[in-house]
Amino acid sequence: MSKHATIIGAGLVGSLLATLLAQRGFEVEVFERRPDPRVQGFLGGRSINLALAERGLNALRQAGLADTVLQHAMMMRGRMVHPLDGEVNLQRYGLDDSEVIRSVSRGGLNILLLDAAEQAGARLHFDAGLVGADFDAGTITLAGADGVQRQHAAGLLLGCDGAGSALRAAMQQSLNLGERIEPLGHGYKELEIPPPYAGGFAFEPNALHIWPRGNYMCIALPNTEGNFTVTLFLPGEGSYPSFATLPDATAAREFFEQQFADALALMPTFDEDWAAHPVGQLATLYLDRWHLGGQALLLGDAAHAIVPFHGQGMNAGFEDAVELARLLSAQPDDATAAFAEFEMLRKPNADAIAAMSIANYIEMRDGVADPRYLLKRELAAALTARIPTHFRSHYRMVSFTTWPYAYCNARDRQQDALMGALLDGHARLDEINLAAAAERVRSALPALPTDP
Ligand code: FAD
Ligand code: E1W
Repeated sequence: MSKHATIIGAGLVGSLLATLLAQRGFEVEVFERRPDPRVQGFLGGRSINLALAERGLNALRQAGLADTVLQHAMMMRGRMVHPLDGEVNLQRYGLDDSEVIRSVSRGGLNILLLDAAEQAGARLHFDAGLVGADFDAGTITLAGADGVQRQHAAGLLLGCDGAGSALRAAMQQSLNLGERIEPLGHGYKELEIPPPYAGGFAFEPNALHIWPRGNYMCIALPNTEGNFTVTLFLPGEGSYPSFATLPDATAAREFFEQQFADALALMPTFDEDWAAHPVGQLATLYLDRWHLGGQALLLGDAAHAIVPFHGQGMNAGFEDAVELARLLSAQPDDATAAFAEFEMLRKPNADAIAAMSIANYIEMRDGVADPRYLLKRELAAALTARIPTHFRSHYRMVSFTTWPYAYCNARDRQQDALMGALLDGHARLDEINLAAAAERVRSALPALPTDP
């Protein structure tokens, strides 16, 4: 008898998990609140993109989808920094082109994953939003777009229904999950830079563009169609500039003229985009528990929504899906044990990437200009070149390895403390004996893992 899995949410994580479980012989059905994006076109038809790093790519490889996704992705070699005054400059993410991240279309990736899930044998149901669950009876209540409700017998309930998870709310009725939501206090708005009339791209296409401005910033990711999706991150309330102090497109345009003039000049639909696109809210979600016995489990954003400043939310959710598929197929008759082990293995990593993502906002917004930070980056580059077996930057561990996030965070703290001690009382790198510094780090820390 094959095991029956009922996945709630056919977003990025739900559709990948459906594929992985169906490929492992599970009987999989998926319920998604929204209509099928392959029929109706993706919500709003806007091209929103996401950064895919090694963890996400590795998960797609396991599903046999990595090559197809890469064909529809834009390589990003580094961050292209646009200072308020001064030259635009590219800061490479990795050592060479084997260490790059990719910009992929959220809608395009979701469609590809839905097709893969169906091909693997999963049954997908759209316009079917979860509104309640009876865990003892093993039934769920679903509502169609018309609001009509129906009951359905459920298998293992796997909640991939995102940050506002309805399955999480239903689980809370039976068990206190220890939910805590920490709003960042900053929101975001998505804007667009279209391709130039003559074709090509308005800016360097193989980079993630950043406009750091202290308490706020803009970023832009390239799309294969030649356009860029621009995202402004800004405080929601408080003194100028905040979303509250930019009531309309005219006020926003004046703000952009002062702060992001080069980008604004390339945004012909700025006023319409500003008026039409809502301000998104950003928060971190922490739970003490992710599962209800062997009946229901949360994963992806439903379990651990994070702020987007490391570009790791989807990557982390994809890692979840791989780990859960492995644990469930290893012990298909003991879901309680599989769920408990999943929580034990993944929770420390979710907490680590949550912390690193908040820290990266601060670093992105203002760190780029801070002399102390620049000096540390110089030292980090020197140590990377001298002792690659013992020193690896925080960014390269998170983005280009599948080492557990908790390991990356702990290692970064050790490295950072050592660099702080080495730089103490110094203002320039040439004051430091690099050979001695490298030897000190090498003897203080165990070697890094050798696997990628
Ligand atoms: P979602 O993608 O939210 O999918 C949830 C699905 O469940 C949706 O299809 C929804 O319709 C459905 N659903 C909701 N409620 C119900 C219900 N009651 N019943 C049935 N279905 C339901 N991550 C990265 O890795 N890289 C990035 O560059 C990146 N950039 C980001 C930028 C921004 C501005 C934001 C906000 C996030 C970013 N992320 C990024 C994070 C990423 O978007 C999420 O981590 C990822 O989408 C989580 O996938 P998920 O499947 O868990 O949830
Ligand atoms: C990435 C939304 C988003 C997505 C990202 C990143 C950032 C800033 C943001 C982190 C980064 C790719 N980052 N970029 N440069 N330094 N850190 O690497 O995904 Cl805001």
